[in-house]
Amino acid sequence: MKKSDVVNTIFHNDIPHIPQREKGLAFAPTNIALCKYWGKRDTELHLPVTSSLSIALPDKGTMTTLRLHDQPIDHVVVNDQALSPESAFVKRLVEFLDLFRPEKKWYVQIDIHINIPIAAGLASSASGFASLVLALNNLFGWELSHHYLSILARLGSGSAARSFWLGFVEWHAGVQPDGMDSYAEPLDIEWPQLCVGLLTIDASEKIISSREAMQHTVNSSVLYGNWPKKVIQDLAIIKQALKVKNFPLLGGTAESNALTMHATMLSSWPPICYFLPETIAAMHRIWALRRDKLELYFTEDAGPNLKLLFLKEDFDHVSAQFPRMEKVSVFDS
Ligand code: 2P0
Repeated sequence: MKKSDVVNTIFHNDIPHIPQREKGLAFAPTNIALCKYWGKRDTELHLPVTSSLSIALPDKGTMTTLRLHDQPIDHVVVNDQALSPESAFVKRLVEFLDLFRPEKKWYVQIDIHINIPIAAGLASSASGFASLVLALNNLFGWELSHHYLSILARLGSGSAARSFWLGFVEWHAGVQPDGMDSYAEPLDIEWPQLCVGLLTIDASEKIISSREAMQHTVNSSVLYGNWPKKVIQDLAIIKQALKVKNFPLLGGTAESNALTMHATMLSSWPPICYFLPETIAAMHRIWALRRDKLELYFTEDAGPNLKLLFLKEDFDHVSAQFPRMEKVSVFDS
């Protein structure tokens, strides 16, 4: 099954190509997984081995503006800087756009504004592909529901499936070969006291992409066989913790899930280690503070930066310990 087959299924072999407005414009938030997606059952369609669960960061993400133009090439501008058509990023975008224009009937000027570091483990591709799909939906008047947009964005980047909603979002792994049952949906739960803090240790672009790291782990980690079992357990516990608002249970399970994901990477060969010395130092400080009864937990994605999890009442205490931490809004934007 190819990506184009999925697109044709959704559009019934008739992909709209006439713009309905002068420009397509959309913002999508980034999302941080509390129960991680790490490993694909289908690398073409980005179908995951397991389900995953995330929280959106409403003020962090990507704004994409699309305008059709006459030149037979797409122009991509990121944060006011024009990118070379030869760059890997532009090629990835063009390949994705080609799914929706099999006859190459249109080309676009793409203006991307992103307010998080790119490719530093802060889910920039998640908000990027979700906002691109929303902007296409807007420009061509697709009028697709978020359910189908989630499936389409997944074809660009797996975690983008989760970037269409605020709050907590679950991405169902699904079992079908065509992935029509692998989409995300929001959970009907709010938790205004929950806080996320970004502890940026190094914002530079990672050496190994999450896509490459994920596949390398699946192929070579001796621990990977245990990962799906761990996710099934953690996902159930996290959903229960959200339901009853048990913060230590949520924080502890999310932290353990992230560390187990990193353990699978460390046990692959050659090993992948996203930790920097400062990442590990920060973990030890968090564990010491927990021993002193501060309810503070972390999660970490494919990069050296930590996302701290704590309750609003502990904000002053946490920020005194981590003055460089940026508190990001979760439910109170
Ligand atoms: C996640 N990550 O659940 C996990 C945790 C990183 C660590 O999803 O190959 O950019 O495009 O599907 O979505 C990052 O991987 O990978 C990711 P592709 P993606 O957020």
